[in-house]
Amino acid sequence: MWRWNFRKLPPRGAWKALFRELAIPANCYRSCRGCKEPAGRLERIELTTLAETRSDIAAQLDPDLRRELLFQMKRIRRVEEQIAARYPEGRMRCPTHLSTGQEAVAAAVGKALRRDDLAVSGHRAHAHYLGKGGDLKAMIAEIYGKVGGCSRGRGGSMHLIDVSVGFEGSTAIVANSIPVGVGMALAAKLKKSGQVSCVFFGDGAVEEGVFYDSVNFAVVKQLPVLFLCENNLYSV
Ligand SMILES: Cc1ncc(C[n+]2csc(CCOP(=O)(O)OP(=O)(O)O)c2C)c(N)n1
Ligand SMILES: [Mg+2]
Repeated sequence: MWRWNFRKLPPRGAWKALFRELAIPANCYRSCRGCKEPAGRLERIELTTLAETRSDIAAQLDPDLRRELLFQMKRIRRVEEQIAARYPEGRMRCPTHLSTGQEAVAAAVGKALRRDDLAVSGHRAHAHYLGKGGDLKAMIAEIYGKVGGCSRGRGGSMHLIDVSVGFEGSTAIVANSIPVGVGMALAAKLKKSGQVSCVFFGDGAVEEGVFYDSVNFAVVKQLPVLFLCENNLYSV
């Protein structure tokens, strides 16, 4: 199989080969409009990832923690499957971006962070919000543009916020939330609050200059910030 290399353009057919290898239909990963794939096939990937590919790591985890992480991953998957299934009804008031296959990141990081730690994210934020402890009903209400939504129905899927659990917001401008997260880390350091600021971003964000400014500043100031890049090999 073609080994992904960002310096070279992938040959024709490489995308298809990647999806075939992952046993995911090409329209499944990135579709805003819904995944028609039966859950069983996708679940196998999830379980394979946890139990076989990373068996070395999984074996070291406490069984209760493993169950908790798997529950969180499945919860995120189910929620997003429902969003995808209902999106064509046309009642959701915003575009949505799903994180099918990336649930483990949000589940594990959400578990590792303290409730009062801080997090910001980008356009693909459902999982991060839920992993950090955001209110599910408020998220769904937000996507439907309801006033009871976590951003009062004004932000939609890409602008989730729940300060009660330290989820300080998400924005759709690629890399935009990175300096915000670094600023929060600076505030935490100045206040000596002991909080960590987690910045979720995609691999596409490292093409933005502000990413380098932010990392440089964080290193110079020795800030308590976790830069979490989810490299899903896509930036479109
Ligand atoms: C500054 C900026 N440029 C372009 C876009 C259009 N855009 C939306 S999502 C996206 C790709 C982002 O890729 P990545 O950060 O890897 O996140 P992923 O979608 O893979 O989760 C782009 C270019 C944008 N929202 N903001
Ligand atoms: Mg990406």
